[in-house]
Amino acid sequence: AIAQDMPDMWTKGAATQKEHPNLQWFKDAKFGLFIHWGLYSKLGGNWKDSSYYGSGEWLQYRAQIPAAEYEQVADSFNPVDFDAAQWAQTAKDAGIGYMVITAKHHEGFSMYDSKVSDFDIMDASPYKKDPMKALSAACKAQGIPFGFYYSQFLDWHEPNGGGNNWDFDEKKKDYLRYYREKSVPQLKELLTNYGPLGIVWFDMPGGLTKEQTRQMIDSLRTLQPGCLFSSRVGHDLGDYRDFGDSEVPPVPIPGAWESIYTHNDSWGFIAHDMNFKAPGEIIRLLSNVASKGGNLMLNVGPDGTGKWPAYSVQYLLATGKWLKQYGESIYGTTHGLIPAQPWGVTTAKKQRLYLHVWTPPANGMLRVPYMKAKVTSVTLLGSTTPVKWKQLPEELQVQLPATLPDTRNTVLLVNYTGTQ
Ligand code: FHN
Repeated sequence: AIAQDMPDMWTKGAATQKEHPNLQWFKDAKFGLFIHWGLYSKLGGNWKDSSYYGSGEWLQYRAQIPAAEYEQVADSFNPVDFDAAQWAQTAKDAGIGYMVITAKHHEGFSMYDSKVSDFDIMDASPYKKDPMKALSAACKAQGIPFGFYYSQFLDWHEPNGGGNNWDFDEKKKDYLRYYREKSVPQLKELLTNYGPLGIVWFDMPGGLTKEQTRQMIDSLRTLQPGCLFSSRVGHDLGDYRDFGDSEVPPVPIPGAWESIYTHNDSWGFIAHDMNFKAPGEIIRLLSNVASKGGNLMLNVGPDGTGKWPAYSVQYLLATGKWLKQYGESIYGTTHGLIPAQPWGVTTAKKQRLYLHVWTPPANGMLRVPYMKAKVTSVTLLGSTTPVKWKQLPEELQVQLPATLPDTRNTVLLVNYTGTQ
């Protein structure tokens, strides 16, 4: 029997089975880079005389383009500006701790050399190279854990793929055949041909019962037991939890989990979207997610030539500069030890509490309630500027240095003894 229900992939937690032994690097990494790159990147949200805003990677669906017509986009997909070393270097300089890129999205086009489907970059495009081979090697050279996003059920190119409702008869579909003939064989290619993977980021589960999903996981695990599987593999069988798109939990959540956001308003490149999150917004998003105990994976959508949007490069590098000074308050931390405050949030590590000052009080006096442990020092992270502070019962008061040019997005380090 085929499960007709699309398992609720948004709010279900990570696996209920025993914890994966390889989660620590993920929990410590804190800041990931998501990349959505496919044929849709060349279209940039435009099709014939229509222009679509947002979700550039859903253009085929939104414009209801039949597979036979859409696949012709591959004939001119030739990302001559793609430079794997430059992508990996920019990620490194941005302070990125892992990278996940779309191997195959819902359009069904494989952005890698697949022997399972000739609707791939090697056979169907003039590019005739495997960018994923180059990118996995470039990330390895930079020490950045690398992984693939894979749309395991939605496939608008295949008659048995899930998610069509304009091109193939839904009632005639054999989802298990799709998994047997494309999904699982391609996942095995990715887990075999690109070196050790940090993550396989499953998306949009469907068409399988919990038992069938478990069987798929068990067979994939044999290829790379150390690789983490995202919770959108479905049925609570992932190794860590992904929240919904652009969703951050309001309170600290235990275990390994991830919030995912676009940098602008679309996962896939759209030419007419200039609404990019500025560095301050990225930094606050990152520190907010870290203050709840999770990772932020921020998405970049390169265009059809293989170039990142200029604002993505500029703003990610600015974020990397901030992380050079304040990174210890993000990497390897756990959730904050006091609730979010009007001035910002906290993260923690051993006997250290980091105060992320987003909105400094007008009088420069930071009041830190619930501070019970004995404070031994308060400093500006990465600076020798002296900081005046005073500890009252259950409250720490810190006078932000008036000499600071801009106290927004500064981080204070509070050392303490005992338990908070
Ligand atoms: O439909 C996809 C969407 O295109 C994008 O890949 C996001 C990323 O989390 N996942 C699905 C919608 O949540």
